[in-house]
Amino acid sequence: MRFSFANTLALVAMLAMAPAVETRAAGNLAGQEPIVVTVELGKGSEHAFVPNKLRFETGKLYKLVLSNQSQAPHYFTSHGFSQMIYTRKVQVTQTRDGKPVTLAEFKGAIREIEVYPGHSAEWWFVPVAAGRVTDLRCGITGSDGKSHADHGMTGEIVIE
Ligand SMILES: [Cu+2]
Repeated sequence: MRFSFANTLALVAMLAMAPAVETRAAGNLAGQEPIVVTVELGKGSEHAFVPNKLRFETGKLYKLVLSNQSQAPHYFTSHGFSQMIYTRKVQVTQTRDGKPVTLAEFKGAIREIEVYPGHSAEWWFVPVAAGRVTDLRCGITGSDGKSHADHGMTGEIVIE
């Protein structure tokens, strides 16, 4: 689905006017059930995003799960991506007695998220502009003086 510029403006205006109290009105895009997309940060000892090509559509609510099962902390950083989305929240959950418990929710504009080994974070957002960015990277510098991005931890994000 490709949004016209006018539609995008209308969507941004609508999201900006959304009341602070969460509602579940029919037209509330941020109130939809999210489409879940998982990205692995690090693959074993390899510094990589898996997958490293992500595709989203404007006007849909996504829950991007950033899962780090590697031995090193990793960043998910893309300034371009952050400019094309409306962030509903970022949340951190933990499993207690077999049930997911939310530890914290962060609201407002988010540009990058660092996830520590063995943990994950969820970025809930609605894309509001179409485009392609190639600035997804992890900027952490290893003991060899090179960043994870230098080792290939980079990626591409397309919003249609
Ligand atoms: Cu990294």
